[in-house]
Amino acid sequence: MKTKCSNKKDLNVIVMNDMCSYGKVSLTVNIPVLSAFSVKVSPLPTVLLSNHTQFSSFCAFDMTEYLFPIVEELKKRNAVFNAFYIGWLGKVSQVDLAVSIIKDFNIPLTIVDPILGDNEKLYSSITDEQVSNMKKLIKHADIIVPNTTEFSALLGLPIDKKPSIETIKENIETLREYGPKNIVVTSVEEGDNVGTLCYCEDGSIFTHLLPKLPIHTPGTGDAFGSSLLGYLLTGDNLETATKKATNFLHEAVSKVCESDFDRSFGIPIENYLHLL
Ligand code: PXL
Repeated sequence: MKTKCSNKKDLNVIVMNDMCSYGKVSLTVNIPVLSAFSVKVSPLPTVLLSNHTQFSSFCAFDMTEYLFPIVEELKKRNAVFNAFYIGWLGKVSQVDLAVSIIKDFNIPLTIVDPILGDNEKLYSSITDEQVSNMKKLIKHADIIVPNTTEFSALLGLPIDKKPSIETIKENIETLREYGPKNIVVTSVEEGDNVGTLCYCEDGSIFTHLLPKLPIHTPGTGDAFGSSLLGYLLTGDNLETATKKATNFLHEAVSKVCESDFDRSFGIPIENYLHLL
């Protein structure tokens, strides 16, 4: 896995993710976090939404037909990308588009956040087709960053019960056989602690756990994946980057706990970029 880049000023990441007008998730989190690492972001919005899907209603518009000509233009620009970050996908042909982007732009590092659900539930709009699209896509990933709900959904395990560290360790090799080289599972819990479990491509596993926090707020997975990528691109190895991204999220979420910010909106990430 080639991650380190010598010229920090020239870091470019292409990001396929949805764009919500209201509520802090996906692209509106990816862009500020990666920008804080001086990484330029080329966004490819997969779906435009009024707001994230944890509000009581939303409208959503699939962007698939526009993405194909946009990518053709990027080829004419001879765009060079150090990494590819993929999150929420729309129609199934977006998987084919993502796979062709990896090949056509010769991208050395692909990270997939298989956004499907959280807190032991799939998001309200997620269909079985989207779960199988993600299974197809992760085959091409260098790193995937599922939370425990997404880990279970990808493996067909019951999602209404959080898997223990033991269960994750028992099943992680099966997920590895789907194709992703490295797997960083977030929202892993053990006793009063929460954090990440990382399966590295050499077969080693480590966990990084910190005291549990009493709230859940949307957008934390997006902030974790983006900061992990930022640390990797600016020189950290996977172990250090995972620990730093876990610490960053833990600190940011503890600050959300202390504030009277509306948690259903999503993580007010701009307030915490100085913690990176
Ligand atoms: O943060 C994950 C996410 C991304 N995109 C949309 C969402 C959510 C979580 O609710 O609804 C549209």
